[in-house]
Amino acid sequence: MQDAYTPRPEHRFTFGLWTVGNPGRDPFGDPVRATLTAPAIVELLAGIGAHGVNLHDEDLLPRDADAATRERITVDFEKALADHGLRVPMATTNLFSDPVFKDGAFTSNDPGVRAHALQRTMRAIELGVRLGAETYVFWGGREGVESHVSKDPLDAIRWFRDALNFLTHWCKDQGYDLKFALEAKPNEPRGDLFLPTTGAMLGFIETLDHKEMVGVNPEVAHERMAGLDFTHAVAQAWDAGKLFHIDLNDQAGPRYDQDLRFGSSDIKGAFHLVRFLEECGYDGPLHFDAHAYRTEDAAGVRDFAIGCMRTYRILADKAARMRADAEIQGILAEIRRDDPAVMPLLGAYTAERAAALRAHAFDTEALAARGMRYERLDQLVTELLLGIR
Ligand code: DIG
Ligand code: MN
Ligand code: MN
Repeated sequence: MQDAYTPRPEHRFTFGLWTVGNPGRDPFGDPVRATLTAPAIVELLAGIGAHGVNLHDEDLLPRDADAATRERITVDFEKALADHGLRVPMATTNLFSDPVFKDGAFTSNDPGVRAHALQRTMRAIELGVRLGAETYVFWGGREGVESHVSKDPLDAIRWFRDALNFLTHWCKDQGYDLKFALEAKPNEPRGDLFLPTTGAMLGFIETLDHKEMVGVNPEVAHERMAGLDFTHAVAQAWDAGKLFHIDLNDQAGPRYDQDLRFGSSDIKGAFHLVRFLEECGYDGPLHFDAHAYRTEDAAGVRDFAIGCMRTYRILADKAARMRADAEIQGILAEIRRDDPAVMPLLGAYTAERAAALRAHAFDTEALAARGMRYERLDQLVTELLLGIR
């Protein structure tokens, strides 16, 4: 079906190899789908209008592959990318599957593991750079604890900072023009993960040697797992100039990480996110870090990927309709109207402004009595989303 919402490469939609390649394994069940090769995934994504494909090192290269095998697989992947016109905007390292990282990678208590994690990441960065990645994601899936006595959180933060400082300095020495994007998650697969939210990551970035190279990769499901509003997390990242990448999916509130099809659980939350991204000017990849239900076959996986992209396109159209809706815009203008009597009191500090503010007589009863018309506004937006405006 081709319509106004059909995804096209210019829409910047990307998927990880691990998303449409997810075989449906979960902690309580075996795989339900055949494993797809990387070239087959490239062909699938190109066929549905995606812009690019992302990867962990181990999504492409088996951990124990010898150099010749690694090279052959990489060349085959590069050929598939060229044949189908797909890019690799983002790469990352799998520092969470290998048993060696069972107690963390950069924050393992074992210095040998911490050093090996650096080596593993350096090799994976070289692969990402070869494939043309512009953004390198760090998701610390094992950087956490179950037993809080086992690890000093100050050690963990310091070790994580040491690793990122080392890697940013190394990338600069290699002449790699990469941006690092830190991805937060509150828990799972560890009982508690360090730096659990996008906000925590933003504060941490400010402590790094090359903080200008480092931003965030917020994920819908991960902020929602912490009971937080995702668009507000994204807005703070954007305000800080640190929204370097984004992981789109959906999540039905605080529970295990569901990585659902975009918009499939909280359509209103997805709408406000799309409206924000479209209106703030974010022009980076729109990456779906999600996977199909375990109930699905290969056709269902394709339905999942198309659904992610179509829902984004439809919600972007709804956001445009909201901007053009005179009644909604009229209420917004009324809500945000300036008050000439108090505008001079607001703004950057000056001694004159402080004196005027101290002396001003406020009619707090009148201010308190004002009706804000949010019910009407929110109902209009709801009706727009339900398709009757
Ligand atoms: C999980 O949400 C993480 C891993 O899939 C990967 O490291 C990162 C990249 O989007 N997201
Ligand atoms: Mn997730
Ligand atoms: Mn993610």
